[in-house]
Formats: sequence, structure tokens, C-alpha cells
Amino acid sequence: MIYETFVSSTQQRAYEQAVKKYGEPISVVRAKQLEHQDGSLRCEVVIAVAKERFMACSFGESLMRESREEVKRAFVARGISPAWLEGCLASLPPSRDRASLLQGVIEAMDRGIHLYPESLELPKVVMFVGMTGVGKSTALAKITARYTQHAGVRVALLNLDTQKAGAVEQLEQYATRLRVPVYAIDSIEAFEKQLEQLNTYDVVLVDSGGLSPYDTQRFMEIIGYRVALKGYRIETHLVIPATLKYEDMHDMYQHFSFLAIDALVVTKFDETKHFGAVLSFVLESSLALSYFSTGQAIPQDLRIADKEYLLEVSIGAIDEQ
Ligand SMILES: Nc1nc2c(ncn2[C@@H]2O[C@H](COP(=O)(O)OP(=O)(O)O)[C@@H](O)[C@H]2O)c(=O)[nH]1
Ligand SMILES: [Mg+2]
Repeated sequence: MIYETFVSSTQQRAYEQAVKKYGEPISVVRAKQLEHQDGSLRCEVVIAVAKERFMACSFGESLMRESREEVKRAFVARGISPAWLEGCLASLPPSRDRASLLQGVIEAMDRGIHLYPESLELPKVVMFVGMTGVGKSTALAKITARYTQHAGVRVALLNLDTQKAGAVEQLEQYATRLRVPVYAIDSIEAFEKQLEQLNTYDVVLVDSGGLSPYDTQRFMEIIGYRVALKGYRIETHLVIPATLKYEDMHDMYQHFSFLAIDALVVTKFDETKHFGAVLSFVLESSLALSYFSTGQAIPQDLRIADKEYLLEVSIGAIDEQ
């Protein structure tokens, strides 16, 4: 047994302090009231508690806080957003056990990553948007190769990137290799006309680079309308490289926020070793992942997005330290 003294100006208050710390029932051993020279009261309540209860209530809180901080630091060191971690740790049942906190965070990450399954509901228009140089055309070529593997699926490419030097030739080269037609489109009118002519195609992949946001917006409205009229589904994928800073990923998303983004393609997995920014962005934006690009080679350097891979590269071996 441990004897602990609570002091306050009234006995009631001293007793309440003890209850606040230990909860009820409490075994009071002694209560004493002393009067100071200035007339104020000093009231003492002495209680008896079992040693385990004393340790748990005296040090449990600070141990829990310490474990939580330690787990948070481990993830922050891997570039995971502190704000996301705060929210996540606050939602977990309090624990002093570091391993169970780590496990809790990893499970929350697993639940927080959403996937966008590749659909063969045809016909459809698949549109890739993103800033210049992020890897849209390369990823589009790889995905074109995937669709052409399905017997009887007719695939065509539309290239709206007529501004970036060499972009038309680049896509033409890919298209020749993949044996699909490609059309360079320089206006919304040309797009409408071309889509009309492609009405026997099942998958029309659109490389949208080079358009200003305003044009993209107008363009999307028109294809939304046209495509729906023809019974096409539309998928809009935002393309972001894993090499970007977290804030830049948010800015890019913001830049294209006028579009209804269905999915996120993450490129350049091979160009960094730090994936905390991507993982944080995925968790905070809740965007569903469709593909990962892991290199320049077409078509092989492509993965269907999967949670295990993203978690492995971003926080692998975090529990072995
Ligand atoms: N290392 C690496 N390079 C990539 C990847 N994806 C694209 N690139 C390269 O990045 C550059 C820009 O790609 P591109 O597809 O033309 O970008 P776009 O302007 O968005 O269409 C090219 O040199 C690509 O080969 C990737 O996953 N890994
Ligand atoms: Mg391009």
C-alpha cells in the first residue's frame, strides 16, 4: 500500500482531487484540518492505494504521451504529415505500448488509402491531366499498351499537347509502336469532330497537357456533354510525380480542382527514396490511386496501384527500430 496526501483549502476539495486522480472507490485513511496563522485553512486527506494503481495513475499518462510522441517522431522522420498523424493518434485507443500504436497507425493508413480499379466498362474516355513533364504521355502510352492486350478492344489516342516541343512526335512514336491511331488536336472543335469519327473505338485516351486551365475546363465541359451523349464513361486521372514536395502536390491538385478528378497516377517512383510526401498527400486528399509509374520503359515500368507497395516504400521496416 502507498499513502498519498491531498491538500486543499477544504476537505471536500482535497477528496475530489484524489477522486480525479484515482476514480472511485477511494479508501481514506485520515483527514486533517489545520488553521494557518492568517486564518486560512489547510485541509489534508490521506488515502491508501495499491502500489500498481499508484504507478498506473501517476505515470501512465506521461508514459502514454511519451509513446505517442515517439511513434509520431518515427513517422514524421519518414515524411508523414504531422497534422495527419496527430489526428490519427488521437483517434486510437490510448496505449503505452509502442508496437500497438505503430500497428494502429499503419492500419489507419491502410484504411485511408483508396484504390481506383481499372475498369473494362466500355466505351470510355480516359483523360490524363497534370503539369508539363510529370510523365503523362509516358504513363498514357503504358496504359494504352494494357488496353490493347484485351482482344477486340479498339484503342485510340488524342493528343492535346501541341505546345510542348516534340510532344506530338513523342506520342506518334509511342502510337506507332503500340499500333494505335493518334490524332493531334489543337482546338475544342477539332476534338469534337475527332471523337465523332472515333465512334467505333472502345477506349479513347486523351493526353491533355499544354491546355491552360481555362481551356481544360471548357474542354472538359464539352467532352463531358459529348461523351455522355454517346454513352461513354469518362475517367479523369491526375498525374503527379512522387518526387514533388508535399506542398507542391497540394498546389497541383488545387490547380486542377475545377475538374472532377477520379483517380491519381503517381509517377517517378524510381527517382526518389522518400515517399512520405506521396503517402501524406494520398491520405489527406483521399484521392483513389489508379497506377504507379516506376521508370521510363514502355510498357513494363507500370504497376496497378496497390496499398502494400505504397506502404512498403514509404514506411517499410518502421517497426524494426
Ligand atoms: N525515371 C522516370 N522517368 C519518367 C517516368 N515517367 C516519365 N518519365 C520521364 O519524364 C520525362 C517527361 O515525361 P512525359 O511523359 O513526356 O511528361 P508529360 O509532359 O507530362 O507528358 C520523360 O523523359 C519521361 O521519360 C518515371 O516513372 N520514371
Ligand atoms: Mg506529354
